[in-house]
Amino acid sequence: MAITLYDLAGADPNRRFSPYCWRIKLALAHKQLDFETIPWRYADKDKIAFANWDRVPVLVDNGRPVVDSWAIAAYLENTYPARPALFSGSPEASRFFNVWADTVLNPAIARFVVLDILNHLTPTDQPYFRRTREERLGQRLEDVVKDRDQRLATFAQTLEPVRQTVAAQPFLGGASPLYADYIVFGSLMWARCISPLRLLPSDDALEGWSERMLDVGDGLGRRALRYW
Ligand SMILES: N[C@@H](CCC(=O)N[C@@H](CS)C(=O)NCC(=O)O)C(=O)O
Repeated sequence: MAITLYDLAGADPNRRFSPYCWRIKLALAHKQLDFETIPWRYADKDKIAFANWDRVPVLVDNGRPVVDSWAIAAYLENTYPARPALFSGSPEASRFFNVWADTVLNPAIARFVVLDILNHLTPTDQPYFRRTREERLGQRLEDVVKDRDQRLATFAQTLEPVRQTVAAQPFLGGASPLYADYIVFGSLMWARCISPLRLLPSDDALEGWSERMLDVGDGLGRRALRYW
């Protein structure tokens, strides 16, 4: 297979939950490119050392490694211009979505799901994950999630710009999905694949868009091992 993607996995190799890897799986499906994923654990740093990187996603296209989801998306757009476009215009025009998801959306979701992530990891990954995340968050993971039910309404409010956009048009990208949709939906797939806690009620106005996003790539998200 020409394209392989190192994709974060839990103890169950089918549990694929990284928001950044979801962005790229959806982008590859959008480009109609065949790809194979390799389940990767936090302890597998040596397996991606060839790419000079210590995180996933790592994409390998015909032997060439490309790292960091934003750079991978731009690489796919530039390398496969004849395939369906991921961006309307230059990738830079969509950078805001990437920065917003990385700095607002993902940190908010982390505070709901971080203990669920721990509980799905291999016994080898668990101590590393707990130590690094507790250092980052400055609290025990149990304390981070303690009040999560009370935070759901505030979280729903965070998504209001997305909600109002997809009330006016089918996708963030307009009539059809673009990479901006994959960025935002990738974050939600992170939660959907790792946590039984529904972050949004089933009657949320985002539901129509979510259903359309689950259909991308012949139901790539729909087929994933997920809770909701
Ligand atoms: N900016 C990077 C972030 C990638 C990232 O942080 N990936 C996480 C998994 S979701 C990871 O591999 N972490 C490794 C670790 O914490 O040791 C991207 O967009 O690809």
